[in-house]
Amino acid sequence: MTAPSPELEQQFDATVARKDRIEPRDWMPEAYRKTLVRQIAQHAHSEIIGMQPEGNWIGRAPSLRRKAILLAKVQDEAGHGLYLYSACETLGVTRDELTRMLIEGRQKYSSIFNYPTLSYADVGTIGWLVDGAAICNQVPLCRTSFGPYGRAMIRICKEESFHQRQGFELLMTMMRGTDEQRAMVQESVDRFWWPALMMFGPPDADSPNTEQSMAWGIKTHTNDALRQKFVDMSVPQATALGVTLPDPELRWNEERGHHDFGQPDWAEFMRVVKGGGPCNAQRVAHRKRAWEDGAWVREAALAFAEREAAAQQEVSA
Ligand code: BYC
Repeated sequence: MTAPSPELEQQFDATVARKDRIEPRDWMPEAYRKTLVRQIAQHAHSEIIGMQPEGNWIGRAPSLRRKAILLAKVQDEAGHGLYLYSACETLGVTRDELTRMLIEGRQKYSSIFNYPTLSYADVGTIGWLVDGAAICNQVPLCRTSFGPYGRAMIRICKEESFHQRQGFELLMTMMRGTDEQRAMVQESVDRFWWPALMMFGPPDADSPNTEQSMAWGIKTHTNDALRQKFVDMSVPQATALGVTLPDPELRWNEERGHHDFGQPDWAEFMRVVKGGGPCNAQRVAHRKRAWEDGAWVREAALAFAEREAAAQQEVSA
């Protein structure tokens, strides 16, 4: 590959420094492109794999209203995956390649979706805590330096806010119900709190990508800064719900103006990221099966598009 001209490099650096957008047609360093493909693909895969834990409850929703809400939410996640795959395709990689990398274990997806959903309260907890963490992480990404990613995030964030509120509303309804329902909510929050904190990635000191990604304007906040924001946001919400967050070290620190909190089990995080979580094998196997079963649909759509294009050509000839 030939070396880029210094003008192109300067133009790129100046665009990033001005906090303007880099667009797909612009020159960009190969390492910047690779980092974006890694992060956006991981994000897209998370949205698609993230349909599984909640999808698990669609057939067992407690009422028609809850079923309609859950169906719509899971469908939204599929849409998010599609926006993100499209953003990734502008970087010269196809959705086929990305899916192959996911099912062959060469790309990651968020650790959170490797935990099982054991009760209907988990649907509410995922909305409240998992979508809540996603919003904290993703609102800053609306101003990320790569145009297609930032624009996809704007729409996704609007929908995620709605998802978070539906989760909170579901939990609030259960908290106003029976003792048994309240116990279900608490048990669910106890299981999801620490994995939700892990969604922000390893502590800054152990995050190999943060420094460079911040210099490029891909990330605008560090993992620890966003984790803190999430904890500060969640504590009053937990109080309003009447649930206890399972962290004995959690308390308000007047001096810092933030909550102090305990550390998640980072050894568990590493295990889950490396494929050893409770549901990793099941999630990837399910994705692989769905991809293979859907091959005929993709082939039919492609054949139809080709036939339409040929017919158009005949008309205009
Ligand atoms: N899980 O240097 P670091 C959703 C990896 S979907 C797995 O800090 P970076 C939703 C990381 O990839 C939510 N892996 O990395 C959907 C890296 O490994 P590689 C998805 C993780 O990229 C349905 C290594 O650890 N959100 O909300 O600077 C229903 C070192 O980390 C995780 C996004 O994807 C993890 N939790 O920062 C409901 C947001 N954390 O790739 C809800 C976009 C770290 O070098 N992504 N790793 O092999 C990001 O903001 C960043 O990629 C991260 C990590 C903050 C996650």
